[in-house]
Amino acid sequence: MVFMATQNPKKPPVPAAPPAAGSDDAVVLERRTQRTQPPQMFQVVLLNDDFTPMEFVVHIIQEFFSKDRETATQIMLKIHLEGKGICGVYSRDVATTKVDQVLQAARAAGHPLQCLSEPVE
Ligand code: TYC
Repeated sequence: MVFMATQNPKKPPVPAAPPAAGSDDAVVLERRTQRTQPPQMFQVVLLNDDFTPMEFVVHIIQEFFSKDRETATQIMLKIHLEGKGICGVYSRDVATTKVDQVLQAARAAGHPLQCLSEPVE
């Protein structure tokens, strides 16, 4: 069976003329380069106190921040002398986990050692 077209195909409507540059309804698209920011990093800080043994702090820094004994001792002494010191810099989740691990180990051993994380400037 053959079907005949009953109407001529319609031409597409002619688009409206774009608004003239400078007219009130002109749309200006700025070209912007998109830049992805690197994730915020967090430093894990140990605080000094008068009771936690130096040897325990050195052990903690070695254990949870993967420092050799020499480096761990230097960081511990800096904390002892200056009041606080950075043990490592991590993503938010890893930093939070490190803080939890240190506090748990300190409490389990009966030491008041304090640890926190803060955004890196
Ligand atoms: N000040 C402690 C002492 O003399 C040692 C110490 C160092 C404690 C670092 C905590 O984060 C610390 N035994």
